[in-house]
Formats: sequence, structure tokens, C-alpha cells
Amino acid sequence: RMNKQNEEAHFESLPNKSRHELFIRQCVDILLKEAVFEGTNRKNRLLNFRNPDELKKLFDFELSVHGSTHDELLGLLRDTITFSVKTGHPYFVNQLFSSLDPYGLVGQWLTDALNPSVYTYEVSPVFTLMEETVLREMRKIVGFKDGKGDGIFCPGGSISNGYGLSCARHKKFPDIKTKGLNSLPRLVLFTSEDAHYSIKKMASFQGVGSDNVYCIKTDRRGKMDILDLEAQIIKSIEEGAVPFMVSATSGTTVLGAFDPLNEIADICEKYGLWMHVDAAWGGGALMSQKYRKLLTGIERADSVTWNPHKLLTAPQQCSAFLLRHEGLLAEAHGLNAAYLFQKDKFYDTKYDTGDKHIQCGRRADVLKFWYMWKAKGTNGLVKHIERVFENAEYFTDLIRNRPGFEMVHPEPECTNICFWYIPKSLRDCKDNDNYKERLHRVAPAMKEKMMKEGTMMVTYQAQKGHPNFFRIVFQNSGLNRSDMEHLVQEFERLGSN
Ligand code: ABU
Repeated sequence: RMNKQNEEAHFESLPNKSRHELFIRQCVDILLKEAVFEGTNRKNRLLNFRNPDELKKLFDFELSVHGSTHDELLGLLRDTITFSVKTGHPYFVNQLFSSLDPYGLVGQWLTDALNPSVYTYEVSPVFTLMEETVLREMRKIVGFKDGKGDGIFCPGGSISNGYGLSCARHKKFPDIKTKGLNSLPRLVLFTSEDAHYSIKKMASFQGVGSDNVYCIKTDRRGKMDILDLEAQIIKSIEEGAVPFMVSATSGTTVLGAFDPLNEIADICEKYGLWMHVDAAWGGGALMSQKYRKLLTGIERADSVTWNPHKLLTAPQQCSAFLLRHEGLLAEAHGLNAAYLFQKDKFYDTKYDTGDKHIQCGRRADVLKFWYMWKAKGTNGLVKHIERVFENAEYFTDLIRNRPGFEMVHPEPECTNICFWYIPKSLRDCKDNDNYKERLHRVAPAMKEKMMKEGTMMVTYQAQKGHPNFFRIVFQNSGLNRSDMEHLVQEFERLGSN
């Protein structure tokens, strides 16, 4: 074994190529050992929480005029892993993404090794055809006839939803592209009060205005109220505005509710509105014959957001925007930049797909998902989905009547389960005036404890006038029944004092 001095001398004597090769190999060893294998081991903590001031002292964030040695860089790599949340850990059940899929990881690493930008066929021949294949298969699964239509990979579900808005508006008012907002009347779109905030955000960003997103009432389960939808459409017409789009949700962010798509499609047809479905979260259920009924009617949508990085556990990020209308994306967003999209190239330039996007440079998010799909086959993806739904059902059965647990809704539809944990000290106080206030403080206190101990991560929120409640999320099919039992017991342990 070389001592440090010898090692550095040895390094200096190597040509750059060998030094870099050695460095990369050392880095890969660290990544595999510490981030991948130790990071997903149930025996290890999934985070090592430090407050920002403390972390700034422990971690060398500052940049310097001098470069760092390879040893220092390896140390920084280790520190990054040490203080980061291991989202592939089985007990990271905090967000609508988790898991560390081995094939997805390799696909992600290969994406970065090749570092493509998917705008032209000449720069990204393989990725362009991969996108064509995967998007067509996704459209078939959605139920668009023969998989016809169009689609793109987007940097996240919010942007995919934004494309829904942009295409819907362009379809009705193609002049928007050149004349801008001045050419338009006041536009109104509709989504449920439980829908993802990106709908309002995108309405602001695209000049529609968040006040012109009419939020439709939901029932106790979180599903859009169809009577209210129609009433709000009529109201907007009476106000002199032009309704143009309904954004339904398949799998709401907190409660996991699925809006009634067939009824929404009927209303969209009646009033001539674009139907977008935000299935960013719930879209994965389409893979399974058993669970796809939750999205019955999605085949009638004009456009769909579906994030494989959520229920299907492709690495972050992998979000698809799919639509039944061929050519509309390019019509709405294309500008034919002469230096990229030359029409006199020697190959079929319909494969220069970049002009459909609002981005120019674009990462190849398709590879990791395509590679996972190749590895598992469609049957493997179906099994994955059925396993996570079964885990969620088992977890629900465990807590439904268990002392200390109270469900927000007794029959969740998706794999996000919402509930209160009620510590013993509060169990007989339901009739007290301050019960809700006291309950509201329980989840944040338990969350602090779980993060400081690093044993699991589950998020909480207040919604629909309820005090804070937990939302646990299952999309890691590596979890089993004993993990579900462990998680329940962990709530009991954390809530015990
Ligand atoms: N795109 C919304 C995901 C946020 C969450 O995990 O709750």
C-alpha cells in the first residue's frame, strides 16, 4: 500500500488520462458502496440531518481560486453522500418518488457519460428513436388509438402540465403565438381544489393569470365535483370569459384521488373544452389491468402528463407529456432556428424533434426509463405496480382500526395513505376545545424526531381544514409486508412520548 505522499507522487507521474481513469474508478467505488448499497440498507439511517449553520461548518461548500486534490475531491464526494437524504432507502416514504432501480441508475449514468442533448437526430440518433418508441408505447397504454398522436419528455410534471395549457390555448387561439395575449379574450380554465399547484403556476407564467384558474370543489375523498365543474363553466361564460380547458387529476398529490374522467370528458365535449389529465402521479396505474380502471376515460383526453419517475420509479427526472393531436406541439412552439433545424439536411428532418419543445438544450431522460422497461419487460412493470398497491393496501389494513391511527379517508385510492397518529395523551381528549390545535402540533413534532433520528421520512400537511396529517407514500416495490409492519411500529415508537 502506498502512503499518501507516495500516492500523490505516483499520481503526478501518471499521464492525465490514467489519473482521471483512476479517479473515476475510485469515485465509482465510493458511489456504489456508500450511496447505492449502504444508502439503501435498512440497517442504516437514511439521513444525517444537520441544521444549515451546522452543515456549513461541517461541509466545505466554499469555492476557491485553487483546485482541489483528488483526495480532497474524494472526501467531498463522501461528505455529499453522508449529509444527503438517501431517497432510495426503503424508509424514504416522504415524496411521490423514491427507490433506487439498478437499471434506471445505469441508464442515468450512461446518459451522463454520453451527455447528449436531444434536439436533433444528428446529435442524438439513438435517443430520438428511443423517445419515439417509448412515447408511442405510453400513448398506447393511455388508450390513444394505435398509439397515434405526439409527445415529449419534459423537465418535470409542472412543465408537462404547462404544455397542456399551451397546447389547449394554441388549439383555440393559434394567433397567440405571434400576436400574444392582446389578441385574446379573458380565458378561464378549471381544475380541482386538490389539483397540483403547477396548474395555477403555469397559468401565471403563461399570462392566463392564476385568478382565471377556477378551482372546482372536491368531495371528501378529493375527487372533482362534476356539478360544480359545470356550474363554474356556465359562470365563466356568463361573466363574458372564454372557458378553454379542464385539467383533471389522476392521483392527487396529497390524497391520491382520481377524478371521474368520463364525466369530465362528457362536459369537455359539451362545452368544446380541451381535456388535460394530470396523471403525473397516478399514471403508473395504467400498466395494470387491475388498477387502470382508476383512470377509465383517460383515453378521451386531449393531453396527459405522466411521470415515470413517480409510480414507475425511473430516476429523477422523467416526465412525459402525451397528446392525441399530431403536429400541434411543433405548431405551437416551433421556431425553426436556422442553425439547428436546417431543412436541407441529408436525413429525414422530422426526426429533429427539438423544435416541439420550449427548451433548446435537453437532457435524454428517456434512456433510463427505456432501459428499465427493457430489463423488466412490460410484465415486470405491471408486477411492480401491483406490488406497491398491495403494500399500500396492507399498510392501510394495518392501521385502519389500530389504536392511535385515524385515517383521513378509510379507503385511499392510490398508494399515498393519509392518516393522523394520535399519541396516548390525546386519545381521550377528542371533545376538548383545543383537541385540533394539539393534534395539529403532533405531526411536525414527530417529523422532527424522525428526521433527527434518521430512521424514516414521511411528510405531513394540513389540508381541507384538517389539522396536520401524515401522508406516507409507497412506490418502492422492494418493500414487503414486514416493512409495512416496521413502519407502523416506527410511528408508534416516535409517537410514544
Ligand atoms: N410533483 C409533486 C410532488 C411533490 C410531493 O412529493 O409531494
